[in-house]
Amino acid sequence: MDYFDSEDQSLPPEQLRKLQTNRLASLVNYLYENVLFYRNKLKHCGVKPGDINSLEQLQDLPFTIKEDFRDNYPFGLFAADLEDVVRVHASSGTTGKPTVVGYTKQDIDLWSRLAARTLACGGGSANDVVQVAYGYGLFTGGLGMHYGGEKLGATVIPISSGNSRQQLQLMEDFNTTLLCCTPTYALQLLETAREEGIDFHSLPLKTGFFGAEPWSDSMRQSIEQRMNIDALDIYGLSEIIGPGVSSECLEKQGLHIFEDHFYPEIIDPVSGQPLPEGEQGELVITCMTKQALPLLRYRTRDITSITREPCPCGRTFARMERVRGRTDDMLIIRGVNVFPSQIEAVLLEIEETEPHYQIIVKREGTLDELEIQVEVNRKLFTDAVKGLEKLQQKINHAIINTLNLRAKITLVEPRSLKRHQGKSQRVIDHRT
Ligand code: DLL
Repeated sequence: MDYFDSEDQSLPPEQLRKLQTNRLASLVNYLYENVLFYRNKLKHCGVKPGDINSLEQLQDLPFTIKEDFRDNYPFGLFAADLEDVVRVHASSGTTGKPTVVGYTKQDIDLWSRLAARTLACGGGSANDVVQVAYGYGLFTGGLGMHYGGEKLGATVIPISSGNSRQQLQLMEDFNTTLLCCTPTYALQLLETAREEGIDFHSLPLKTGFFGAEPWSDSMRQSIEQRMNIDALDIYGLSEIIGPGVSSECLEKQGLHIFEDHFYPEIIDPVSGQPLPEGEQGELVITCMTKQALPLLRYRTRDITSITREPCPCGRTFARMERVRGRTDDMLIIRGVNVFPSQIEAVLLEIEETEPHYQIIVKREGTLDELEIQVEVNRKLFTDAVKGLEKLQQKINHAIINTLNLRAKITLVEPRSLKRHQGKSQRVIDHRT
């Protein structure tokens, strides 16, 4: 099949491995020569330029972690001179300084290609109109998908996030076919459309490219049905490049990792040891071809698994399953491990609720308390109290059955929980 960059994405496995091995070897030489931080680390592991000739040797190389960015703030990990860096982005850390990333002209070109691949994974081409409703600015979502759209030759609407009424109006007037935003923002657009009496079934929108935060397959089904589109999961992180690290194709059977540039591994997050194919663990990425900020074995903290089973779409790249959460957003409640996305999946199965919820965790005495606030759909809210009580019990049972955890379920009015235009904040943990 012929689509943007199709040749690179359908390399036979042996050729891909050879390319990766060569790129890994060059990367190690490049890092040794250009980044003091890595030279010290490599020396410590006894690795010199020229030592790498197989992918298996990767396991002996050191990891890079988020704290390394903080310790080398702002530009200490850059491998290129600032003179050659044409752009920086940053993501806010949970504590203190933001994580700063840089791009040379060549890096921007690579990023644009990878974001264009992402759009092409959903059938995008030069004939499309792309509405980029990710935030523009230091966040990589907006500009990343923007350059991808242009690289593809499509028509880009750089509207950024927010202003939902205008989003819908332009969607109608400019015949938007591809929509890029967070899944939470897609929900908000649906809500505004309902208020404005706009029916997505009458719009030419075909595909949504939703990412930057965890979401569930049930949420996908709900959005697809109500927007009358294919909703694809797209993944990336600033440290690696931004959006354009991996993307679902229309088969929707996991996200193809663009592994000619980003070599993936799955490790046990506790021991750091590599895990076999198919097992769930922390995703580690080696960024082999960037100039300004190539990274060795970056620990993403995102939990997923990888398969190399062939995909009917013909892309030969490995696929990762939907990220269910991060090692650092897994909640431990009364000893039970819970990802917020698991709670979401339960709630979305219950048709009387809206896909807007908030998870609150507190400690009462020595015991953890989990409260789930969820919006009830309009019709039920006007019904008798008895109906609400029954619904509360139904949700409680579903949570106990799936997560083996008792929660306090609070039903709230439609539209009463806070809305987010970018990444949502589903969890408030008062214990930390
Ligand atoms: O969120 C880049 C991006 C923009 C990806 C637009 C997709 C679309 P950061 O702000 O650095 O970069 O946040 C990266 O967000 O480590 C994951 O924890 C989470 N994340 C990103 N995409 C997904 C996804 C951008 N599809 C962090 N599913 C990552 C789950 C995701 N989590």
